[in-house]
Amino acid sequence: MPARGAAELTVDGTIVRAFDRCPSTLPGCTITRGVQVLCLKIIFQLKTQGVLVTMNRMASRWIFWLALALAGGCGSDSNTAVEDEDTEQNEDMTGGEQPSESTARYRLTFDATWSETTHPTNFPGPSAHFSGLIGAVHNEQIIIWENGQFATDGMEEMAETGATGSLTQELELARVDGTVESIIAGDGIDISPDQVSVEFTVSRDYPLVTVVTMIAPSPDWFIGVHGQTLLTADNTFADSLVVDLAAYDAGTDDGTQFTSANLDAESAQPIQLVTSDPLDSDFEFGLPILGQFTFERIDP
Ligand SMILES: [Ca+2]
Ligand SMILES: [Ca+2]
Repeated sequence: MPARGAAELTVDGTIVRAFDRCPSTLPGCTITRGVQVLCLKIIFQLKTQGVLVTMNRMASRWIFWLALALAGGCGSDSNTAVEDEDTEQNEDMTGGEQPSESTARYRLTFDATWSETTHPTNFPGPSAHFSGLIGAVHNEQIIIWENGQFATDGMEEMAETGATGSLTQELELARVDGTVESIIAGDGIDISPDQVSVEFTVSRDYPLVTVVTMIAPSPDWFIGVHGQTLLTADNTFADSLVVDLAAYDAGTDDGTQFTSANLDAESAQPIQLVTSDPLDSDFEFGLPILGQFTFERIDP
């Protein structure tokens, strides 16, 4: 079933989802499922026609308002589909029981293992590093990045330069929207291999974590997690969790090697695991991994 408030549409057998693209809440307005689906259809059409290449918050807002206008504004037949969905989802997630803890504090340790031993082909030498960790604690209504989706402007900047200003702005807007609870910002790795840690708190309403860092130098390659839940199947907060980190290509620069000169992608591609010519790098579907994220619960 779709996540809470998410709009979802099946096109040629493929499920298209847009949690953050088509808002499900607006103060003083009931957004019907019809508006969400219409918004999704417009985005899908614009993307498949090649009219919309890079989806950013500004574009998504315009499309949302267009969908809302086309549907005749805020719903007066309020509290229909979306609210029903909320109720179902809550029941699904809790199994009828609320866990005792409402928050949990975690330490995320990034263990960077990238070295000439793990990735010998065109290894960039002592300049191999990772940019500052950046991400957020959030709910199911936002996808900050995902395999197969187009990178936001903030993700593009992070993946190409390691700078986190634009992505932080996007996350800050999402925080105002209520889909992000807090922003996670940590140090990077000056020389790989090495380790770095950052701490944050998740809650029952915001149990998901997205964190990324640029593989540097690289054209537009990054590693990270997205929408990683820290709730276990029995709906308690996990004690610890280890995630292998494969290389992703943000689809926004066409360089093929770690030290390729900037080559802005003429038409952006969706985010995908890095697979390259064996002469360019060792990556095949993002492997070998470049390290691991270990999430450890640190409150009692
Ligand atoms: Ca690329
Ligand atoms: Ca670019």
